[in-house]
Amino acid sequence: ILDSMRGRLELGGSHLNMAGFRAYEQKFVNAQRIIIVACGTSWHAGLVAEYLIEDLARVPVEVEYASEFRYRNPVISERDIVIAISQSGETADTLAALELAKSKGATIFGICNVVGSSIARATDAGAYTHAGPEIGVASTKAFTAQVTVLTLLAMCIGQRRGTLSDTKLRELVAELHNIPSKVEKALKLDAEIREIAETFKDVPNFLYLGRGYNFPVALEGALKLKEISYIHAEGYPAAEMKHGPIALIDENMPVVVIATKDSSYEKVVSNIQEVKARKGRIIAVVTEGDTTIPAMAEYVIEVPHTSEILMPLVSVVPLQLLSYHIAVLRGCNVDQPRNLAKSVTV
Ligand code: F1P
Repeated sequence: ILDSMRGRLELGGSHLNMAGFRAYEQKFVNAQRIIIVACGTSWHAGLVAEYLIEDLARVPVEVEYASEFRYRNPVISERDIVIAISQSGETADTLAALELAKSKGATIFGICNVVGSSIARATDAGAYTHAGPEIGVASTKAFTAQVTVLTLLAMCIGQRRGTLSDTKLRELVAELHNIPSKVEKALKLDAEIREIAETFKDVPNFLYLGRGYNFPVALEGALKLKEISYIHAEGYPAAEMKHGPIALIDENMPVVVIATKDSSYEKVVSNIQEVKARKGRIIAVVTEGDTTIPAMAEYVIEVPHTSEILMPLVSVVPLQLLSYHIAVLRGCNVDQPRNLAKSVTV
């Protein structure tokens, strides 16, 4: 995965010359809206892209479950760009969603891993993630590769539209080159995360909370746990907790909070206080060197500091490791989880 990320960054290079993007860049610059269609983990990567593209390129983005989009009567115009994201490139709902959008005149950009797959062939243009085959059914490195490509895409569009300054662009490119070593560092958390997994392997429920760029990461953490360990888990934007999920919190509820140092840090601290007041068991993913949240949490997982908008690439790793260890300790087959298929083609 690290090699694949390095490959993506080299491809981006100083000119951010992404494969498949050049011929369509004017369409992206003029797009009135970008609609992202995907399923599962790919949908979560799409949610990160909504934050990225709106932040850096100021184009309105909608992120749609392909399985809903294809069956309703969505408003689509020729000035819309639809980005279809799929690891396998064979997901039937995503293919049907993009075909619907294409029939209404939208331009289709694909982000797939599998070269020559059905979705890749049905698009007007695209970028392959080249993350290599996913060995297991549940997507992991595909998420990282998709978010990397989407980050480059958001940067390209922002640069062309003049919404992203050269200084900020240069800072982001420099930090993107640091991401592989930061992911590598996060992977070294393996042993300590296994200990956390030992403590929680038999609980029936988990709650995952995050804000901003870490909100889709909370969703993805919960999905990974459900998929491979069969523990019920919910991901929520931390600020939504008071609108319902707070009722679930008691001394038996582990709450994973992605609480890295960013613009919503202070608000996340108060969310943690709310969980603590109800005796919830806090597992906090924090930025290295943080002292405030570690004093409040039962378990702390420290990840390296990075730019707020690149954090999902790093913060998702401990959550994937947590799901992996819990699943293994419960005797689950992490590569072939029950009831799941690698390519959902029906
Ligand atoms: C979508 C997806 C995966 C999930 C599982 C079932 O696949 O929901 O995210 O992990 O493999 O399919 P894709 O369209 O990204 O191939």
